[in-house]
Amino acid sequence: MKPTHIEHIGIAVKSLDEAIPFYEKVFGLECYAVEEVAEQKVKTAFFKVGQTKIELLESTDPEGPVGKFIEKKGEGVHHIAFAVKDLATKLTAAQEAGVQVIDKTPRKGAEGLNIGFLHPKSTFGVLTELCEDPSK
Ligand code: CMX
Repeated sequence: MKPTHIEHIGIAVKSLDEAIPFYEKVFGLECYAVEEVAEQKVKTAFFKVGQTKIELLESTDPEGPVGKFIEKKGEGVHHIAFAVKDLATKLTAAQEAGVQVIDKTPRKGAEGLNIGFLHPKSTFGVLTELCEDPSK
């Protein structure tokens, strides 16, 4: 299962229009992509910090995962994403280890990456995403 690195940290925000300028002005980071992931009911904005990214998440639907999260817990860290090699095998291994897996097989996430989520009830309260590491 060992991840190669932290691919990104997902942060739920109420408004990308407010959060993007904050990350740009205060941290001097460049927002290099804004993308709507309709299936997940979110609009995302990405910043690079070394090899890791910050993914800001604005909900497009109060019933979506980020909409429900903000309603319950407010803005804040929503998930951590590890890059792994051979994602399909890693998702199977997680299930075999007794981890509750949200995505049993890889699916397409933001930036066209293959991803799969592990349930926060199985991971000490942290929603955890595994992303395919495409590097050789
Ligand atoms: N981190 C930690 N706990 C979370 C959580 C999160 N991000 N989201 C929900 N929970 C907790 C809730 O607090 C709740 O806990 P309690 O039972 O103790 O109150 C429990 O999980 C159930 O929460 P819920 O609001 O009823 O939500 P659902 O069960 O309908 O869904 C989850 C929860 C994690 C299965 C769902 O949000 C999911 O499938 N997430 C994966 C997909 C996703 O998050 N997509 C958005 C990001 C997409 C992207 O990065 O591009």
